[in-house]
Amino acid sequence: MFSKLLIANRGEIAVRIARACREMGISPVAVYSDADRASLHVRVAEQAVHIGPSASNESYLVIEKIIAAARQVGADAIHPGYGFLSENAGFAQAVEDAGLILIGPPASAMRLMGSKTSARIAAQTAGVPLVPGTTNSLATLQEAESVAEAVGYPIMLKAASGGGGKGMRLVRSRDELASAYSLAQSEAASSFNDASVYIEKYIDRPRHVEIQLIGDHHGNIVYLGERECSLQRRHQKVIEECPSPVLDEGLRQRMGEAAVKVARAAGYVNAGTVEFLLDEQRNFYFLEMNTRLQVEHPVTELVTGRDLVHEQIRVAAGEKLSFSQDDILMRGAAIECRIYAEDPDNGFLPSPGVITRLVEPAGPGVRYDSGSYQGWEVPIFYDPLLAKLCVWAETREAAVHRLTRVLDEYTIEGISTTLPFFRAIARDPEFRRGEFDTGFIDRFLDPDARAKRSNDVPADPTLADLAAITAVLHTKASARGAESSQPRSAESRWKLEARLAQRR
Ligand code: MV4
Repeated sequence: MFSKLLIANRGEIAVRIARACREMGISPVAVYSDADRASLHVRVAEQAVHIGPSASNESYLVIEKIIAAARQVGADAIHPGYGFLSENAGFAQAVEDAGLILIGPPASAMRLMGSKTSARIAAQTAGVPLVPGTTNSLATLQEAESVAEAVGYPIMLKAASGGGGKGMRLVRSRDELASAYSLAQSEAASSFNDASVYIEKYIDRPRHVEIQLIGDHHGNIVYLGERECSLQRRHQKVIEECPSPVLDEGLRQRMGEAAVKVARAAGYVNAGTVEFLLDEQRNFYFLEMNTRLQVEHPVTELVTGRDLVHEQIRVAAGEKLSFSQDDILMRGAAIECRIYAEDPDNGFLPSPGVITRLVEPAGPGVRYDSGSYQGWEVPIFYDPLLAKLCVWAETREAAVHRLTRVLDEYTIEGISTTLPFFRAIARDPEFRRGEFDTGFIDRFLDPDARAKRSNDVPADPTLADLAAITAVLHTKASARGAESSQPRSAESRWKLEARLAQRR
């Protein structure tokens, strides 16, 4: 087993990995940028290495700095967490070349799944159902036209090097295709340095259900049930649950076995997630594979009773998985809310600043993974995820009631957060019944837009978010101190309802 592990990440996930290290008798080492000098992940680590300026492309994203930090402290292994370098095959290769162990899959599996077209070929070869479409990039507009005709409109154009909703375009009819094709190509070229796009049939009102799996170096791969991830806003997940309210044991087994087949075809080792779209008839289609530990892994841990980070570290050290497929039993229901330093009343604008008061969630059935503390200043440089609040209970209904209670106790002051938004969702009748698809959040935020937007694919968030960050830097000083810059009459209906409900 390793004696020292470098955590190439920050925030709540770095804290979560450090906890696993402590539990396993491994010394956790943090890395930090200028903006993270006082961050929680640095405080909980045994040692910490400064790796440069605040901008992540000068610190957390610089492969040589991470490798040098590991060498400097004599770490045997590196855990990349999620985001940053976690799915970078070049990083995986560099870690290996430095004689260190990456807590993650082989570079070859990252490369294969990093290309959506080669991932589709792998899934198809493994006999797993795909969304109908092409497994090769389109060569010409003429090819796009004939494929689209054969598949049948509406279709989606997706970037071969994309993923997570980036570089996607919905095409409803033939007369939209030519312009969508050239737009998709130029978006793909500028975002991913690869202009190639492919076609998928458009699945209307899908659910996003993903299978967690983990493999060891001895040929064992086990799936640990599913996560329901349909509640997203602009391709960012906001609430995840385990199990999915729409899966039964039969479908779970078929999807789990399909996911394992994909992983085997990729020569997969360590923790990974296979994403599927589920149509309204509950047919499932392979979408993509994420070759990392995911943000929402705790809901799987709560329901299966397994520690995925412990298991990742064990298999990376060459040990066999500590369980077999038959050992995996699912009990109860877990729900996760991603608590962000964002203002839901202002288009989810980032809300950096000092947390002046914090009452952390606690009590029966609560798991709280946080990278923040009272008095800490949320930096503007990174994803503003403050914490993940998870609840577990024997049934989904009890978990929703527990979530409502915990959200009402949880208090964060000094910055705006997404807490009020979650308090409203937890009280929504459709959410309570588990009746939702990937369009739920948009309809929830803007019920009037239901008809006109229900099938729409939201725009790529990157540019809008950059503008939002710029805007908040300008407005922050003047807005500080006021509870809300908006008159109450201008507040959204859901916010008012949530406040009233909370008073009751
Ligand atoms: C789709 C789709 C419908 N049909 N593909 C968005 C994120 C990326 N992982 C795939 N996405 C979608 N792909 C086909 N062929 C609809 C979406 C989609 C979506 C998927 C999951 C969760 C939320 C979503 C919101 C809008 C669109």
